[in-house]
Amino acid sequence: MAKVCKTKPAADGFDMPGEHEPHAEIWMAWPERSDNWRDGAKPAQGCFVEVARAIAEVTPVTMAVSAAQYENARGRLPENIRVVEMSTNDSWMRDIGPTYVTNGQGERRGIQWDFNAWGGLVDGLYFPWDKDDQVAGKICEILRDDSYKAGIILEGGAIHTDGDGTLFTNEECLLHPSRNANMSQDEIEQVLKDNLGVEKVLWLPEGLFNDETNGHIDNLMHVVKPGEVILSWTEDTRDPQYEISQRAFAFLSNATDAKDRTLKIHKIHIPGPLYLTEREAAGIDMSDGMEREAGQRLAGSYANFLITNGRIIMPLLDPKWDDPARQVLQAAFPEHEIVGVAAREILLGGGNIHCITQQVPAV
Ligand code: KQY
Repeated sequence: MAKVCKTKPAADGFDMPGEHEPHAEIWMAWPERSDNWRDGAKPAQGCFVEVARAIAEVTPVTMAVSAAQYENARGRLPENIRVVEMSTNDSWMRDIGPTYVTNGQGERRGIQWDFNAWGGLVDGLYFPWDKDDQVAGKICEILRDDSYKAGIILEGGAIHTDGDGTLFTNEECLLHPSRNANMSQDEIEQVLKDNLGVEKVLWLPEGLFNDETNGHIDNLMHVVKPGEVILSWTEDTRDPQYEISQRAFAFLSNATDAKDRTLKIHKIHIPGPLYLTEREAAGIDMSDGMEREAGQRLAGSYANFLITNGRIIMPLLDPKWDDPARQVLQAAFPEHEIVGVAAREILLGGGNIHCITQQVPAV
């Protein structure tokens, strides 16, 4: 029986492994809401199938699907992908799935964060979000894994760890008044340490330009391994992203991690800039939370990739910048196979491949 522990992970000897460490499986959730995904989510569904297929060649994949979409998803997905019926409000598994911690003795446990659709009633993207909020607990039940309730509003895309004591996050997101307005930065940091078993939290100032999650760290940067990161970059001084990347670079260049290492930083140029087209905007239902207007700048980033069991699943977003991005990734991950998936349809929903996947570590 899976139980919800009343203790804290770090005190129990658990911490969060890095994404570069081995995975037992990856979870995803099937897209269908028509105020986020254009044309009834059909193009996005095709894209999710390709991401799942690329992952499933190296790591087992489970897709959570609503009852209404079960038959469609089962029919479109390859047989080696497990499809389970589960209610969600949308399909950002990184943010609604459990964040796993392990104890080095063959045990893993899930952390259930509180989820409020990236800002609740202040600036959240949809209401209600109750089904998304239940997903982490349901996955732990299905996998018969014990879990913890951290008691803080946080999404998985707002944190990156190196698995060696360091956590990367940013002030724009975690200190945003729409998350945990009653908590100080020190209190939030303590919750991160207690739950993720990290010793040092590196607080970058902000996330990628115009990111509707209040600047998730997983859209700005990624961790290669302890002591090495990938950072979204542009040389275009007229782009608002320029100053953001400069500040992040200055911060990371002057930082030391939990083991007192300075960081090697791989710069990866952003695609575009990319904008929502008239045709794309016309295919998205209007709603209160999400702004989807033609001409809007999209938060495109090559840092939003998944590392899984020797493979990098990277988004393909722009013929001009896809190859340079692939080269940066291959140089940073010389032993990994880099697999690109056309991912504009995921970007139209506000995130990318890292945001739609959540790993369960191997123990
Ligand atoms: O960046 C992520 N981890 C999720 C993006 C959510 C966008 C919702 N429309």
